[in-house]
Amino acid sequence: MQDKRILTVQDISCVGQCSLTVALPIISACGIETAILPSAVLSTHTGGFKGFTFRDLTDDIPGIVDHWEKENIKFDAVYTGYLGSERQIELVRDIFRRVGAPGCVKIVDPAMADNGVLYTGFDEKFAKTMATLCADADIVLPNITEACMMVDEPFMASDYDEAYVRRLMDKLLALGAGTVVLTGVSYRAGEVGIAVLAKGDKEISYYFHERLPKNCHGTGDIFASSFTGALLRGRTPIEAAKVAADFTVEGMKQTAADEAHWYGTKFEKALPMLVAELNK
Ligand code: PXL
Repeated sequence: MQDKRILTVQDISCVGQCSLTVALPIISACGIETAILPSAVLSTHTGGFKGFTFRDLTDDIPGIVDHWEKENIKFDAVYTGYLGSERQIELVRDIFRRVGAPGCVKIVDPAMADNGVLYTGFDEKFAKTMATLCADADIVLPNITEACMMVDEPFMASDYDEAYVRRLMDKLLALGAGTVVLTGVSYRAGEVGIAVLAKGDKEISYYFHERLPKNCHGTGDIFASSFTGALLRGRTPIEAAKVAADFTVEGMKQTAADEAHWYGTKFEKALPMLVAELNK
């Protein structure tokens, strides 16, 4: 069997344990050849550092994709994360079309918001354009904030019911996404988890785990990357969500002991566990 090859498109935050510095090691550790397309280079991520640099690489993307096309380089999956501009969203659509192998799995993490607010540098128009990319995806991985922004539902931090979650997921499916993997879902104190719903499914599938006392930066990227790795290793979406959630929680536990480590998640310490789980 020919091994799978994936392309992931997101920024390089040089310091900060997120985006490509997370996706590349995690998906590679899953045993998948991982090609990268950096959307931007930042000195750090934007979540708490002051005065970070930001080099937008939008203008480099068309030439890179032209070259791949000439070389007949194709990918079995394309996974997108943080994108630096609306034009990049359009370019990613083009990437799906031009360098996706037949049956290419398109995975979109609309990494742009959390806890009810957009990340620095994004606005509502960007969120609406991201919704059009999710419409083209086989699998979308939003958190509740991102889902709300894309389907015009009010954000609720807590005290919502299954009807609210179902509405968010149905609206994302109605946009055109094939499967919705919604993160940060919680109906009960002390637990949080993932909801998975594919087009045509009657019921939502869930995986819940303990809620840790402190959130860590970058967990969305760690979850999406390990989900993608597990999916390409043959797991179903709900199985991949479980593998990814357990891995993310282990990384958060490894981080909790180091109070000074505020900007990221020590996923590196949990990589052996991820690899062992996938080799079972
Ligand atoms: O983890 C998501 C992410 C990715 N890339 C950059 C970010 C963030 C979140 O803040 O700032 C540059």
